[in-house]
Amino acid sequence: MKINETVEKALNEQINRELYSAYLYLAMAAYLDDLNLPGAAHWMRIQAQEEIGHAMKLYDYVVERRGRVVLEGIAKPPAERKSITDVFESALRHEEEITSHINNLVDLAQEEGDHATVSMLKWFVDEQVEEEDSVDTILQKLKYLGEDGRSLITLDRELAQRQG
Ligand code: OFO
Repeated sequence: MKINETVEKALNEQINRELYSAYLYLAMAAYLDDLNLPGAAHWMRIQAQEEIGHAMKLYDYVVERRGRVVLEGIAKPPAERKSITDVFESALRHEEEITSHINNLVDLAQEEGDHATVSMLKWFVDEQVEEEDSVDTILQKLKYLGEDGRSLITLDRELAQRQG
């Protein structure tokens, strides 16, 4: 069944949010590169790629349901941050916000009786649990280890291991 306009519009908005997420994480990567933390920057670059993957998953779904993808402008992400801890705290807040949007989308699809969209969104519901958890794990390490040079070098090496 062709996707209805209300759900189509909401999915297009989510595509924009996912692309903004990629842009946001790339800006965080640039800040971390500037701090000479290449491992943490690498982690954020991979995160940015994942976000493009999320956007494309929604894009492909809209096309598959004979809807129309309409791309809007992407907002400018903040360039300045206070510290690496501030970066990961902002990332966690952002992911919590995205989780709320995904939950709202599920509610909307349910209200519209769009079972296919509810089913597709299950993947995003699960993914958001992982997204929040992976950022929170890094944040806990940062809080535990602190931001002295030695701790940051250790953490940076660990973050450099992230696979795409
Ligand atoms: Fe797409 O999960 Fe993060 O934003």
